[in-house]
Amino acid sequence: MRVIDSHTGGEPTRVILDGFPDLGAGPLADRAARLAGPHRDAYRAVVLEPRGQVAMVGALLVPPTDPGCVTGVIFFDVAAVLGMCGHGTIGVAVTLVRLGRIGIGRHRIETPAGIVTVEVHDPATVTVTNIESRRSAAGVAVDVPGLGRLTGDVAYGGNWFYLVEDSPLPVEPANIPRLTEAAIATRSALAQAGITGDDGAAIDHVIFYGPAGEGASHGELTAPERSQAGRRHAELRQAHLRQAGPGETGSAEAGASRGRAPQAGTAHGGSAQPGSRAAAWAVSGPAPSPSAPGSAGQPGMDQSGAGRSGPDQPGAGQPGDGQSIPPRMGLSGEVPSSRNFVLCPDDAYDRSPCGTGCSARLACLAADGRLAEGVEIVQHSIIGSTYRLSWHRGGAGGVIPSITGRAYVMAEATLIFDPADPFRTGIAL
Ligand code: PYC
Repeated sequence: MRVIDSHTGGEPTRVILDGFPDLGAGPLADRAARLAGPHRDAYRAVVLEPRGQVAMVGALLVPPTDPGCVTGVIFFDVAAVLGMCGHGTIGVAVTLVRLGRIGIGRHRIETPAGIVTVEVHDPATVTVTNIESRRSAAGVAVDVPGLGRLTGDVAYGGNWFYLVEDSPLPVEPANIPRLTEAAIATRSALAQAGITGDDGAAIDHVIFYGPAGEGASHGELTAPERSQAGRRHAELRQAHLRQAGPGETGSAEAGASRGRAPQAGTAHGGSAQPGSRAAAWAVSGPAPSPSAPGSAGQPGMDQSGAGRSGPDQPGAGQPGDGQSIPPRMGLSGEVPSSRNFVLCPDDAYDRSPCGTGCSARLACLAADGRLAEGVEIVQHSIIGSTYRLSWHRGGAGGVIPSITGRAYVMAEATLIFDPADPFRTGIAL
């Protein structure tokens, strides 16, 4: 099996060029189901140790059904076949550039979740325009043994995510083992409580957010930018807590009314509940429109789509002034730059900021009226790599995310599966 390994912001991708069993024809979702079934051992052998490594995502290139696509691709980790993968798509794009199959410019790639576009800016830098992403439920409370009650949003960005704005632990590299345990416990508690994505889809990714303060990034931000982002996050966090009231400051009853049914205000039809985070941020205007995330007139949005005022500009609301949410809260957008910790289905944490997780996050920010259409923000990963993110309105009430990141090719190899090797299918304990 011929493969090319790359990493995107530290997260590895192994692209399989040839040598994998044929999955047949038909829609990519059907081929992905065949990969998950009869070919499970074969795909796991590619990413499991000793051939693979922890956190590795495989990307099997397959013929697309749409002739306008440069390739089809099915992503997987050791635990699951994925609907989409943002860092993996960036890895696939730089791999195709290295192979001379694509050049600078825009190209379409087919995935089981739909067709995505990659814009190759240079041999390492790629913008992915993802499939339409959406929040399905806001302010969903879940009791997690050892952690207490957490509240988060359920959203889809090509995979299903539970996104917790107020991380139960500081989102810092030193806490990675504890964050991993906490996220696994959260994912189990969600499953036990019957909290799912649409149509009962399992939520197999969990994200905790914290400030991207001093020392958070080894990416594109300068030290002064990082300190500014950290200070801003702290200020805004305080403002958020003041405005939220007891419903958001640790009261066990606060989440109870929203309960375990993920229905309490959705990107499509629900409205913010009093005391919910959406309500807390949306102090100066109506709840986000179900059909128009980030539509003009929402808090944090200007009326025209241009000329937003911000804290630097006259007349802008200030954090905690009780009047309005400052339209430009962050370094480069309307929310502070944050650092995330993302748990993947294989129980490994994403070294990158997670493209599909960022897409889910954009859907939540848009639905809450916290980030205007087209405005760019920076998302830091737990190891300090960064993506630049923005969104545009989708056709079905969600958002079309753009994710810009960098990937680097690390190896070109031929994988050998020796029948005499007792661990040829990998170490799976
Ligand atoms: O970047 O979307 C992503 C991703 C999903 C799982 C690991 N990375």
